[in-house]
Amino acid sequence: SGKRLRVLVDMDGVLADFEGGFLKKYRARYPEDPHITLDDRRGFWVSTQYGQLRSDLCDKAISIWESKDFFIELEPLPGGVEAVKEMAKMDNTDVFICTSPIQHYNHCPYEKYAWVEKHLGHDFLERVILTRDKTVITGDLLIDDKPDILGVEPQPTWEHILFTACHNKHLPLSPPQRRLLSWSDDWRAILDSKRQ
Ligand code: DGP
Repeated sequence: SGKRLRVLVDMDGVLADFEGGFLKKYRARYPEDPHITLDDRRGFWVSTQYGQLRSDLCDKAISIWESKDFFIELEPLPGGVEAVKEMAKMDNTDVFICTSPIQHYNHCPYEKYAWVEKHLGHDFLERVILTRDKTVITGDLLIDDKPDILGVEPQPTWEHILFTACHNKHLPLSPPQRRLLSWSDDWRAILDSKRQ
C-alpha cells in the first residue's frame, strides 16, 4: 500500500525508434553521403556526430527529423507499448509519456500525439506531457535514454533510469544511477523498488 507511484516514460529512443527511423530516412534521402551506423553512434545529439563526420551533414541530419511524417512513422521499440499499457493497468500506478518536442514545431507536436493515439490508444492522450524541461515535472521515476537531463530545477523529484540506446550503451554509470537495458529487462522490479 502507500501512495501512488508516478512513472514518466520518454518517447524517442524509449518507446519510438528515433535512431532507426532517422538512419533509414537519412540514407534514403542522401544515398551519396556517408552515414553513421547505429553501432558507431556516440553522444545523444545525432546532428553533432554527423557534423563531426563532415560539417555539411549536420544540417542534412536536421532536415530528416524536421520533415513531415518523420515522427508519426517511427516504429515502436520492442516491448515498449506493451510495457506502458501494462503499467497503466497496475494498481496504485500513474504513467505519463514525457517527451521534448523539437523546436521546429510545425509537425512534431502534432505527430507525437498522433503516434500515441495510434499505438497506445485515444485514452492515452490524457497521459501525454510535452515539455522542453523535464526537471519541472514531478514523478517517482523517469525512464529516459538521455544521459544528462537538466533544467531549471536542480533537484528533480524523479529518479532517472537510463534506458539503454545505441548512443549511451558504452557510457559508464555514475553510481547509484540505474539502467533499464530494454523493455525485456525487469522494469517491474524497478517500479517495485520505488513503492512504499
Ligand atoms: P527527448 O528524447 O524527449 O529528450 O527529446 C529529444 C529530441 O531531440 C528527440 O526527438 C530526439 C531529438 N534529437 C536527437 N538528436 C538531435 C539533434 O542533434 N538535434 C536536435 N535538435 N534534436 C535531436
